[in-house]
Amino acid sequence: MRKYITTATAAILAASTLLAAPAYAEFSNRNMRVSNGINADHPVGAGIKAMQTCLDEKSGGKMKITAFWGGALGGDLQATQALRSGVQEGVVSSSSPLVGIVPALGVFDLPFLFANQEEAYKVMDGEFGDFLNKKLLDVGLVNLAYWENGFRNLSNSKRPVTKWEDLEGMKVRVMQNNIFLDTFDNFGANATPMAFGEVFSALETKAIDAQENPYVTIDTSKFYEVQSYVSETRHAYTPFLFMFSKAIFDTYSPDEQKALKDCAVVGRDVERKVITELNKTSLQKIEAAGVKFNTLSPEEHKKMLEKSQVVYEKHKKEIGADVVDRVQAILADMRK
Ligand code: TF8
Repeated sequence: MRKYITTATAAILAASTLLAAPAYAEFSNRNMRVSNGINADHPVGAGIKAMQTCLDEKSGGKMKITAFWGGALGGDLQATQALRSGVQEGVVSSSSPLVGIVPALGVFDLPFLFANQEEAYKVMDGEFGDFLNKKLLDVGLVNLAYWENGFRNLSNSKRPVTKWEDLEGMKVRVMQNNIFLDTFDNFGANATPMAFGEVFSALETKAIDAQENPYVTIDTSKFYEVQSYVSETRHAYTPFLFMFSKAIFDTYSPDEQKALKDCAVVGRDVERKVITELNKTSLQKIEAAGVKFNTLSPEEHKKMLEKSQVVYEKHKKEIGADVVDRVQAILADMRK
């Protein structure tokens, strides 16, 4: 009996020591390269700073992000492939150029899917976001968090766009993505897929007339310098994904993995806050540069949405009918 008690006590002691053990966390020196197509003054810059401060606290200064800007490490797609092959740690990319890797991400390209930021945040930060994250994991990508790129608006050098008919014949740069291609072709435009890094000079040389991106991007990538009109079309909300190479992530300790995930969420919240504020000042800056601004009347906006339904039908199958139905059910529920 006595022996039994001793053994039991020893076992309890051992167990409690084990439970107390994680007080010391395991961190190694990590240098993490994160590439961005946009420039450092985009709100993603503020988000990454906040993420770094968080990582400094958690890792005692051991985990360091080195951010690259303006596509210095290649475009979104190229950088994402580098993550998959384990030669680069991170990338902040739009979902849209990645549909060739994960077709389900095309759901975010569907025109006018989200009505406002709240809807987008709830969908991405909730179970639907997790559902897509599992698909990303299957192809070697850990999505740490969904950051904001934002609602996309059209700029051009030809004329004010107040209705979809105004797009007739306009050469619009679209992301390398068939849903965007069809959306603009369906409006009568001449959609031209192009990597982001080529957009400025293509606008400058008038190889293309128009592009579409959130105001902060039109501002920080200086598109306003080579455009004359901007229309608040809000035709799509494409998120940023802050992705990490699964091959590299798997070599990190659980503490490091957790710090990365937690701090990416801290950065996300800062980035979303800054982008919401900057969206207003960016538009002011664009207008101050002489770019003529217009909104769309609710009627014309509605017509654009209705006109776009064919795009939903055409692409539902390749995105995955279950994926489209799932997000629409969530949105319908939220709009009740
Ligand atoms: C696009 C996207 C880009 C972003 C950026 C390169 O138009 O919206 O602005 O993916 O990170 O290509």
